[in-house]
Amino acid sequence: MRHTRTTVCTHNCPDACSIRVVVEDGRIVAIQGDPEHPITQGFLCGKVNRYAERVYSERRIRTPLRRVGAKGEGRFEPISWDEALDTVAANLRRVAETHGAEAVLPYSYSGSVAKIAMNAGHRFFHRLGASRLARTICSTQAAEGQACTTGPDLASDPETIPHSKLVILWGSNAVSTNIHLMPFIRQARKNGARLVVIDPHRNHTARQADWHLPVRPGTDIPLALGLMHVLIAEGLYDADFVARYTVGFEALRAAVAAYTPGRVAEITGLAADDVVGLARAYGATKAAFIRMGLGLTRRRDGAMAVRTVACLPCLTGAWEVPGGGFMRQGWAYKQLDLGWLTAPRPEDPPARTVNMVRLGEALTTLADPPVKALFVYNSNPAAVAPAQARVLAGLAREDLFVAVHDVMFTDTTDFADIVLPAPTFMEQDDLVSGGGNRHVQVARAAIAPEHEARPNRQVFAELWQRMGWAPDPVYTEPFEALVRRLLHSPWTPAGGWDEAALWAGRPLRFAVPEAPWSNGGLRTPSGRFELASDALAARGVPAVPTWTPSPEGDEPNDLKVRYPLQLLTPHAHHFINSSLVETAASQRLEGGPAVRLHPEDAAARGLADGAACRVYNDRGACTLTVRVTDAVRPGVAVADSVWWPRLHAGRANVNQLTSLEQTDLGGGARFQECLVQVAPAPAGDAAD
Ligand SMILES: Nc1nc2c(c(=O)[nH]1)N[C@H]1C(S)=C(S)[C@@H](COP(=O)(O)OP(=O)(O)OC[C@H]3O[C@@H](n4cnc5c(=O)[nH]c(N)nc54)[C@H](O)[C@@H]3O)O[C@H]1N2
Ligand SMILES: Nc1nc2c(c(=O)[nH]1)N[C@H]1C(S)=C(S)[C@@H](COP(=O)(O)OP(=O)(O)OC[C@H]3O[C@@H](n4cnc5c(=O)[nH]c(N)nc54)[C@H](O)[C@@H]3O)O[C@H]1N2
Ligand code: SF4
Ligand SMILES: [Mo]
Repeated sequence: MRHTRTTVCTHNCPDACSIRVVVEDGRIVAIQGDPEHPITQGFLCGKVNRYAERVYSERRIRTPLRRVGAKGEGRFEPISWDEALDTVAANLRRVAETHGAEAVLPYSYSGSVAKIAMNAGHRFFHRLGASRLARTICSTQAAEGQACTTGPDLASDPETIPHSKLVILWGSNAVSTNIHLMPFIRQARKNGARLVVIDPHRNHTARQADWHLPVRPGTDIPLALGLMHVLIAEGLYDADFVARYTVGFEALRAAVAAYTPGRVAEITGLAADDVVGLARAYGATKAAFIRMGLGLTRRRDGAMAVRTVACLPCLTGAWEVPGGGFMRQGWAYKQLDLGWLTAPRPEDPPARTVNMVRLGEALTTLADPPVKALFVYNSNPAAVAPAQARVLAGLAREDLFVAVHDVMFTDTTDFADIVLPAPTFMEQDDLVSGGGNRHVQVARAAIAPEHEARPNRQVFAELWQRMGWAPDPVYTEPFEALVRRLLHSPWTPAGGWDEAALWAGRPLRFAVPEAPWSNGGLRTPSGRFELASDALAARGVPAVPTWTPSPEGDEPNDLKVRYPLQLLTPHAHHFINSSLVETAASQRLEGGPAVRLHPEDAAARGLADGAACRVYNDRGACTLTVRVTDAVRPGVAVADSVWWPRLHAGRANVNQLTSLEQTDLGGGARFQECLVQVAPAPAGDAAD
């Protein structure tokens, strides 16, 4: 029997594609982008076009398993679901009784970003009184940086980009990470727009740009301050918009005064003429759209970087016109009633919070109580978390009970006491809204779960039962009722959601308020755009956009002498974080774990293209293959991520090198602020 189902991709990608899946006798035979979805527009990325390779992968976990080898070895024997869940429940109960429930730590993030799969565990762990996980590994710093400037999550509509005259992709490798933005940009260019890419790496996106500005890593704040300096000095801003809808202009004017084009050129490594040229191009039209990526936010001053760039459209009033404005995250993403799933109830035991970025510390040095049981789902911390040496040392602890629920055998499952099989998104129902657009859509399973896979919510429902707690609607309500609850949104369309379309799996559009700034409706303390923020000052952060050079950047200090290269580890074209790394095609297309070096930097170290090299700093080391290229500037190294540790010599990936310290606001990770040295690899080491 052959039929076509519509589902939605739930990988952590802003596009949230609607997908037509052709199924024959219960097996996927073809996968296509939904031609009727306004963002998907009939095409998918290469990774998901060949998704059958993941669904039917040899690396899939087929049954629940119990560890029989040493921790880290990955040797298991099959057990039943009942035995696996009984064992997990018994261990959580044992740890809670012996050490207190805070000795239990859930660890989850974005294997599925569908609303139910992503948030299904919170209720269970809150009720238990487990340590709460601050889910900060991706974008909390960016969210905070924007919130203090524009209010939370304000975003211009990417579907208006065809009206743009200037599109700036700022630290966003959209061709790889947000591919469905590109058709809108292509249309704008046909209408005469220019595409500017601001990125230290001439990546796939920069190669398509009309103008690529290879800024030094970590110098976006001075660049944006310089642009504002020129806009203000040359009167290229909208004084009326500023007067009506912003606060703090005079303070901002003072803050940008010192950022002359000449000084900005020195700091950023760009030409002064380019700084002036970009400011003039930006000031020449309101139809200038800034798509801000996350690359530049994964640094000590990540929130400040977002805040600073987000001030630009507040000076020119670009927010006001179609094709103008700013987008970091589409509005839809956060507008569902997720609190019902995620918020602790008043009767839940109080519990400490552990920042997920600091997992390496939580598992090795955290006390009162130490973590004694770890439940990992929707994440692969052995690959994606920083300070990897500490993460792996923690996972290897004999006294730590580890359960891992995943689709694939990964470096993390290698350390599990109990492994549980999860379905891919093709095998489960959920509700999805993407970070890059304004839609929400019901996703239906295209095929039945493979092997013995069970979805996250079912696993937590069964664990809940085993704890003997009174039934909770989070785990007992039918799917439809749950979806209806989550769809309670301030931006429900007038007249309610179109039920027929909803249940037919069609994308529905949020009724996003237009121009909320025009009536003081921004969700900032003043209701206006805050060029100066008293709320930030009260938190000890400068009220106006401010740059302080990073000690782990271009400053001539001791660290820089020992580790002169800035390592960036942005997201690989053919992976989604550490997902899809299991497919042979993705591995082949990525070509192995590698680091790009400028010819001068490679030559100075006696490294030829294709050589194995050792990349190291005080935190750790990893072996990569050298790719010599002028696509990076001297002093910058780029290693696309996140390859699994097991695919490197010594089972160590780039997160051996990254820090578990936090960003300025939001408790985010500093993945892209990472000084290293590179040397020829000791004989015998190969990169893969
Ligand atoms: N193919 C693919 N798509 C993905 C993902 C994936 O792994 N693979 N991951 C998804 C996830 S979880 C996320 S968060 C998004 C992230 O998607 P993006 O926002 O595009 O983030 P990154 O790829 O981390 O970095 C983007 C760019 O920032 C640049 N960059 C680094 N430091 C700086 C800096 O200091 N200044 C400037 N201007 N640029 C800098 C990098 O060189 C890189 O080209 O992508 C999502 N989509
Ligand atoms: N060096 C470096 N490290 C980084 C980054 C970087 O730029 N540089 N980026 C960071 C960013 S932005 C992010 S978002 C994180 C992402 O890191 P994670 O949130 O860990 O995301 P994934 O790597 O995709 O891994 C998720 C795991 O969940 C599994 N999974 C998928 N669907 C399900 C399901 O329905 N149920 C269960 N139980 N499991 C499922 C997948 O098979 C996969 O093994 O990585 C971070 N790590
Ligand atoms: S990974 Fe992104 S581009 Fe690819 S199918 Fe999923 S949502 Fe679409
Ligand atoms: Mo992310």
